[in-house]
Amino acid sequence: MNAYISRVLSGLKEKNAHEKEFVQAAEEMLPTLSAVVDNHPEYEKTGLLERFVEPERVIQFRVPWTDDSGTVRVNRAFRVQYNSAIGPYKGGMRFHPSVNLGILKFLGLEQTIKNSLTGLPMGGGKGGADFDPHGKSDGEVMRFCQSLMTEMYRHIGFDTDVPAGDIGVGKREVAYMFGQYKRIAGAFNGVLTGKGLSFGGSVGRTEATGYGLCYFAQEMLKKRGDSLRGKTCVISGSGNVAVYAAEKATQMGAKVIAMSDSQGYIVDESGIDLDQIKSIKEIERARISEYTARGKGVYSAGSSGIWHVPCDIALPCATQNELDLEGAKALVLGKVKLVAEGANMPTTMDATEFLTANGVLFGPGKAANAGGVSVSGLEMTQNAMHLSWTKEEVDTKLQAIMADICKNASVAAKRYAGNEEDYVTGANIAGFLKVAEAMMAQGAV
Ligand code: NDP
Ligand code: 2IT
Repeated sequence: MNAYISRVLSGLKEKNAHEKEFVQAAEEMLPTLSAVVDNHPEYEKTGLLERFVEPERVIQFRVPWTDDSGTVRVNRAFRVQYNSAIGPYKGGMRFHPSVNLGILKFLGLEQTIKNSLTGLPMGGGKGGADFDPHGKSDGEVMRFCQSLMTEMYRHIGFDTDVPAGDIGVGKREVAYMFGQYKRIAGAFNGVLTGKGLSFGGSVGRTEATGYGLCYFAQEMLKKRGDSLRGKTCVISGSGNVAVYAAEKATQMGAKVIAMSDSQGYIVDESGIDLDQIKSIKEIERARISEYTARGKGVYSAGSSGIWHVPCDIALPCATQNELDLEGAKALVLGKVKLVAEGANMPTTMDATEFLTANGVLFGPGKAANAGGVSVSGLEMTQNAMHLSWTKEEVDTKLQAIMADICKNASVAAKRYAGNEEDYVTGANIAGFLKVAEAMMAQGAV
């Protein structure tokens, strides 16, 4: 490893020892940049990496809200404004009890590289709160979102920081946050993406991450003269990313045989009935185990068992570190050909190494799941132009962006790692170079 990188990494580990996901993301990313850092001694003189691994700004605030029984509750929320070298901060908000600063910093770092890969002018940001939307009424979620935005509105703006959704934040939550922003700021603009179609949202944003993931997987397979057609597919999660990955994979001729949620997984060898999943998860907001109550499939408790279902393609689309070495071994035993990450950092580092060492094609999240933020970028463009594109226009642009990301990652992988299928190195380098160039040009800021 390049000596400068090694020094920055040990400093980062010392300073952020308690932020294990942030350390993990940096440990995965920085060493892969060795070849380019070797070529750019000026990075060290200008402290480029020290700046790159430190978020530009972190905002932490309390969110008091009143539950249905009249009791006041308090959650902790953050906005991490990670890097604005190439555009306004851009990235989702996550509502999940596990949310803490380390998780949001890892996500901000990943987002910075991901957004650069899209080719659109977006910097990296991420935010969230340790609020659990499960089991809350619409009124409680609304009051929580309004209280959160009452503080956050002063820190964001359509040309400074543009939040969107992530785990626990979908259309409903974005809409409540948008309504409160508009009310306080007195401005109707594209300050959030993932908005409803009747108030500035883009067609295709809901589907974009999952669809983009399948377009990316298809590109990777195409290079091997293969495709998704006829493949069996296992998809973890049953949220926004998982559902639309399943929809597109099915449209592309694959058969999705297993999906999960945080409690367990279902297997349906005849092909998952997605209408049922959508109704269970999107409308009833219930558990995936409900699927079997409709006379379909087999349910098993525990979400990690899903990797033991033999398949050609595995798409982890739930959360970080959900696919560990044991899961990777099970997938290889089941003859998996491709793993592409719909979630952010779902695969542990040893699992990734095991998969690639066994010839499995591996698509890292910051490249493979960039479709969501890409269409968010297209939503910002449409808002700025005060017009709306058609479904076909958005989908054509999304397909082109995913193909470009795959090509650019592969070209960088070949050039710097001597292996055009090393998408981990390729994506990190291709994304980083553009951010580094902008940071160098703008001086030590
Ligand atoms: P959703 O909230 O819509 O769905 C999350 C899914 O993951 C649910 O099925 C949930 O199960 C499951 N899940 C959440 N936490 C855990 C956990 N700790 N262990 C096991 N399963 C869990 O989120 P999204 O689909 O939007 O996000 C999924 C992943 O994709 C995240 O990593 C996110 O960062 C990433 N991503 C999202 C994008 C987007 O546009 N939304 C874009 C790019 C990446 P349950 O229902 O039981 O809670
Ligand atoms: O991880 C991600 O890329 C997202 N949650 C989407 C971010 C966005 O701004 O659309």
